[in-house]
Amino acid sequence: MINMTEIKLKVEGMTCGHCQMSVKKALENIKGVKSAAVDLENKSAEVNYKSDKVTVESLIQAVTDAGYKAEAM
Ligand SMILES: [Cu+2]
Repeated sequence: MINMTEIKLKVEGMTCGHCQMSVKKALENIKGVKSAAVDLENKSAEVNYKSDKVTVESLIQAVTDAGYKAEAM
């Protein structure tokens, strides 16, 4: 019924745990995002979201607005 999708993003610019939390919060603040697991060492983020409510572009934009750089892997 609900279309959950998972995507992995490459995230550039994170240097510490604070950055990691900022990216996580930015992603999870988007309506329709269920969870975001951000990996500081691998510079990546796995995002679970409703595919009918959220676009990949909006995920990338949220990370950009938080001050980092993201792209789909
Ligand atoms: Cu930091």
